[in-house]
Amino acid sequence: MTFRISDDLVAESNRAARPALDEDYAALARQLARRGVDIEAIARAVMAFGVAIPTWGVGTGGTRFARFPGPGEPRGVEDKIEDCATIQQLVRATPRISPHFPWDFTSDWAGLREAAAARGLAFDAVNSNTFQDQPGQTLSYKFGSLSHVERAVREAAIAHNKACIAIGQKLGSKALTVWIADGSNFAGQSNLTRAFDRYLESMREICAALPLDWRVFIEHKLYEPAFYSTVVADWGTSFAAALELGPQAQCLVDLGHHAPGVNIEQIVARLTRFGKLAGFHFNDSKYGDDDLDAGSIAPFRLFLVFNELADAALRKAAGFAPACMIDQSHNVTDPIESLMQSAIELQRAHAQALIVDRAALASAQEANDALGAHLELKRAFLTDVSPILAMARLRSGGAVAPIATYRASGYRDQKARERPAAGGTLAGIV
Ligand code: AFD
Ligand code: MN
Ligand code: MN
Repeated sequence: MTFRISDDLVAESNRAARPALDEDYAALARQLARRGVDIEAIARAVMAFGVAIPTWGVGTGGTRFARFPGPGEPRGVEDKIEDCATIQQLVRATPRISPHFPWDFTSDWAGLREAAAARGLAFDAVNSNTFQDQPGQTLSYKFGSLSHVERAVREAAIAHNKACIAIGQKLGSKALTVWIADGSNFAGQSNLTRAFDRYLESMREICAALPLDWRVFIEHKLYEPAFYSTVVADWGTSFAAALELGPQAQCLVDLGHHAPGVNIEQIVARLTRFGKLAGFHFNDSKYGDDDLDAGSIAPFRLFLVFNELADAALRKAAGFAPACMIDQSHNVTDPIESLMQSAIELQRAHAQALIVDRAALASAQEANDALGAHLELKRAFLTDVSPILAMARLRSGGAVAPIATYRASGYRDQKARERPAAGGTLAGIV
């Protein structure tokens, strides 16, 4: 039996935190009531909110230069499930995990599904990987995958995506996320039109293999690893592809995959308007695909994204069912701590967006009261909803103070003993 954080420890630390929480929650309830907001409705919405954890997120990430492995890193998908279950045990906002293949390959899919279910976890979107060659792979992805000039390479990449769908069906997933690294490094290296045509042709074949109740999420990214052109570089390309590929294809927004300064919340509004918003890879960034912790650099931007989601939910936008996931690379923190804090920051943005006075906002907008409208948003954003988040965790069986409880449990030290370092020099990825 491997180490688990005991329910007694969680209960004990919750008992200590309870009096202060009750006071803060009551004070916030009175403040919100003055604004016509029922705190209990917000608490219920926070409890219903869930974000998926990527299985690759519980391992230490890396950069182009190095990877500094942390102690007790997961050695395989079973260990990853254990870490994801620990996150869910304490924050109660991460009930699903998103696997990546072939990284999470196993010989017993039914067993994996059961192991996850036994820890209260279900499977979210499956992710294919055609951005690196696997050991012994003869048809290389060095010059692309789904858009490669050679048919045989494209076919290998298509077959891999179909295999991911088949695995996902065994795991209970309902979506395939496709991110390709295809692009070029030199002007003239690639025919920009033909490369996209080949991508569409490949994606058509993958879509034909989708079960009827599945969706395919197209993930665009501006640059990297290709630095001159990227085949699916922006939301326009993603949107065009999703239109061509039909109703099962939608556009996934990774917050780090845009040019600096781009108005991401407006992209969210546009995709929602046309029923093409697949969902999100949440993270934060300052320069590019930095994969920093959600809400750590630009929390107001995160709030503005959730503000669009709250607006869309309220007007019951057609085809609106965004799949929320975290996609981060943890280089200097314990990934479990980062993922717990990130899930909380997402709940925070969700709660803040829900307390926006939508009627007052609409009136200010209709009256061309620019500052008045802005202040409605600011009022919600500047409200400290932490007591709601803590109370939601408590009521869901989680920890009032997840990081403090996690640190007190000694989980990481226990895992360092149970999971001896694998050694070697794995390249930094994702
Ligand atoms: C890469 C991409 C993208 C993707 C992830 C997993 O930048 O964010 O979601 O790999 O496939 O980091
Ligand atoms: Mn991503
Ligand atoms: Mn990324």
